[in-house]
Amino acid sequence: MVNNQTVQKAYDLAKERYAALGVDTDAALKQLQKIAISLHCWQADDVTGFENPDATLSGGIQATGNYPGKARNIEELRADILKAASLIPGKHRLNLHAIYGDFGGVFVDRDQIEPKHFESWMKWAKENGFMLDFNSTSFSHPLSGELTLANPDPKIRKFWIEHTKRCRAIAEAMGKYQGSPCVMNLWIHDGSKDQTVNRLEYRRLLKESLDEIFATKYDNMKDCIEAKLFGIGAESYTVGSYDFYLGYGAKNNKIVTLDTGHFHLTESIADKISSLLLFTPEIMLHVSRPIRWDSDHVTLMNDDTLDLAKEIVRSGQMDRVNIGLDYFDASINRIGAYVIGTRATQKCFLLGLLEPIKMLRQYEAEGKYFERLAVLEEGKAMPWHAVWDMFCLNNNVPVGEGYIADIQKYEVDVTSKR
Ligand code: RNT
Ligand code: ZN
Repeated sequence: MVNNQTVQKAYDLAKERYAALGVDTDAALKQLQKIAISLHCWQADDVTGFENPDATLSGGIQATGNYPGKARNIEELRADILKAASLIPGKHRLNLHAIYGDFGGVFVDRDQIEPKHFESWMKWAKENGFMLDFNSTSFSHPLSGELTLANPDPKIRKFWIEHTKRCRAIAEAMGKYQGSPCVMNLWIHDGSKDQTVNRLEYRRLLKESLDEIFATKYDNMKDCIEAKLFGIGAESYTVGSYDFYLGYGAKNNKIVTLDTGHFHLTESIADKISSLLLFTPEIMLHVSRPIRWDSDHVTLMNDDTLDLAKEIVRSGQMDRVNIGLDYFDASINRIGAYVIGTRATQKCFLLGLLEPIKMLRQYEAEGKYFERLAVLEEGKAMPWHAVWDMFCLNNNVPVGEGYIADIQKYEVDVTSKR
């Protein structure tokens, strides 16, 4: 266990060191406190949901591994989220998928869901200090197939349009209830394994479906559209590609969701931030970690996440960026996966907040590129961890690796008994 006084002492030294560069660590801590991360409910149960506990995951996504202790019902999932949140500094959000409704043991099809199926979530969230976000679910359903909102069969397309409309109404009810907008993400898996000779037609159908879905205006929810490069079994073509949604979002004032696993592996997602901020209302992030492909590994403090967070802080428009996580690792302790990924994301934002941006910009303006590079490079070895530890201490959560023991205990007492 780290001693509180040691944390304080280290913080005081770090504060002095940063002050010399013109960075106010107290201000950075205040800013970090305001950053809410939307925890994705689906890490707790490998994207199973409560619609049908025997459902197999489809739609080109996969949770690999069979670590014991996955949440099997709503109570277990809620308990796990609370456990994870107790080890994460700050106040956060919870991102629900439509298949996680409180259906009371009855099968409710996707074109029948209503706000009442999420009432207990709304109450629970309020009681436990979470704001809710929401997602429509196109996958793991008999009508999922290869195409949903872009399906040429009007019956199937209608079913998914109805589902997505209902999801927006549910998100609106959530936003109203919590007195703050609910961010609703729309991702569909539509695509094809092999070459298609109808690229335009499916995209035209998707555009039409979206126009119909978005026809109702709401005040308490925000619409996001999530693009993707490819999925398993949909390697050749994805209807909702980045170009498609970027165009749709820019034209129709919709938020584009950037999932960090949904691009070519060498593509910089960080570089997209400044462009989106100029042409779309806000940004939604699905922070993930792709390894060789969209593998949804637990988010880490790596260069990709750091670059992304720094770009957001540098833009000065944090309030226009919604941050959510999106990974599902079934091979390790799932609560641990939440804690590592959320804390890693927060650390990346902290590093962004600790950048001596004034100094860097001045060097840049003066053409002093060696100096700019030197400060960026030395920044990596600045005592940011002392500021992070202070943040954890201030928020009454374990400092450093202290959370490992808590998670191990929860595993012994709770998840291993499932
Ligand atoms: C899939 C998308 C999507 C899902 C969640 C479960 O590739 O990233 O966001 O992961 O909706
Ligand atoms: Zn995603």
